[in-house]
Amino acid sequence: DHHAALAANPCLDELAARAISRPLVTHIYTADPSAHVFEGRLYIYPSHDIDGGAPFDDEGGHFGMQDYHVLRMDAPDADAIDCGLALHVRDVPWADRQMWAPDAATRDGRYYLYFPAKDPGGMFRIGVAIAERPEGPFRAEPEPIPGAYSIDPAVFEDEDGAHYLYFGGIWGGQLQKYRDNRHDLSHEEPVGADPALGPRVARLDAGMTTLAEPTREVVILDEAGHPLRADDHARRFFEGPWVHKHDGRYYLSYSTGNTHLLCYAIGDSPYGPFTYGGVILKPVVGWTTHHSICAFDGQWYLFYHDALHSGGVTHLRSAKCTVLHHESDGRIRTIDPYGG
Ligand code: FUB
Repeated sequence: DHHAALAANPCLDELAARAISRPLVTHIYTADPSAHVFEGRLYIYPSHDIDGGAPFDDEGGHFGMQDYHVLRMDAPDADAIDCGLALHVRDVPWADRQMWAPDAATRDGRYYLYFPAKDPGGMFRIGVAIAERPEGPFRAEPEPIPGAYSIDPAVFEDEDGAHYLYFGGIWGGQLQKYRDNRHDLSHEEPVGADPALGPRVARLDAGMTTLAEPTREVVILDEAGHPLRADDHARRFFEGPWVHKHDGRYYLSYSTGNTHLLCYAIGDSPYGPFTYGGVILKPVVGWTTHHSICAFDGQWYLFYHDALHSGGVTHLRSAKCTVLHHESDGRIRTIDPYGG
């Protein structure tokens, strides 16, 4: 399918000319950018893409990342600085490989990096690592977070100071193997009119390293109030959950994976349910699409990635940033990444 996505974009030079934004950095490949304002500056926590030589497979084995670098920007239009190595898989006692999309949060002056990786048995777990500075270096907890699983952790801090951990991704992200927080290899992605799987959410404990409660499923509804159907691949959740709050409402955004869209849904609680709202970002060059949404100086920004800089190599991506608009009715304006 990644080859199909490339074939649909034969003229990369033309797309590059029309691209609405440039890579934040080009000396390394970065993806899945999770952006936050800490200490008045933008800190971006991306995956650090490398070509580890693993063959392409349906589980995403070619995404063989080994470490994290944090990027810092004084403002969205400023140059991004690579703050260097923040955490390496060799320093995570439980992790074996595939350091996928991370996120970060802060509480009481400490910084927490949340990250998925495969354990030696090939199961994705979600770990946490702690630092005194936003850029690290981070020291990993010896065990993964109990009760968390799959991939793509994202932490939302509500206005009352509570932090919520979201995670999940189907297919290579293994979420379809779980029901009610229990793993069973016989489970698959639901099909047809059955409800689609949602991401998971749980409030984090005040210590930020454990869940305060079992995770629950986040339900995404259609305009008629019904859960999105499993066969609604243009709208159903695939991976990359992110939550932001705008005008008192909660926005869940996510990737639809095999239909290559970033979508959003709106709700009145961090637990949902959320009602599908529309497309944030049309397909980018490369199979994956993954983002974050962050406000800086009263303006909202979308951080996303594409694979243009590598000539379309789907696991060598570059993080980017562009302005995101909420319309007066709360809808998010759709962005064409090559509409410039
Ligand atoms: O970067 C590795 C994986 O690809 C992420 O965890 C997914 O969201 C997708 O972007």
